[in-house]
Amino acid sequence: MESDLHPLIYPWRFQMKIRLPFLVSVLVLLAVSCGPAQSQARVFFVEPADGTTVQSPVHVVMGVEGMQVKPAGEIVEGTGHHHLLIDRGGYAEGEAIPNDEQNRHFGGGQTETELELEPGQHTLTLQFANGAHQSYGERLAASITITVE
Ligand SMILES: [Cu+2]
Repeated sequence: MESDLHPLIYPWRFQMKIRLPFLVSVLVLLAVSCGPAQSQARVFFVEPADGTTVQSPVHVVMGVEGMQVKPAGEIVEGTGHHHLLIDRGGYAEGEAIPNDEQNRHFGGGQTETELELEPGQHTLTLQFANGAHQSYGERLAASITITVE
């Protein structure tokens, strides 16, 4: 009797042997891609809120997730510092951010500042960059528009 059943059971077992490692690798890939990978890191304005009307000096709070804030100096993967760009967009990945009135560096690792702005509408862009002030590009940039009274 046993030998009669065997051909029926065998194909099923054989399939499971192939499928199991495949399923395991799919699950491992899913777990890795859902982890706190750098590709999911982001920057954002905690304050002020997009579209709001504020008074100068503007209290700005800079947020980042999935990356660590570290003072400028050496380039360390997964770390960097904030830059506040006034009335201009972000920098392409790898581009060095100039240091002037329009491009403020927070190389000390600061996450807050008081910003003097002329009355009117302004675009503020938060740009994260590495220890050598080289931009992390669009994936680590965020812009808001505010009106200063
Ligand atoms: Cu910088």
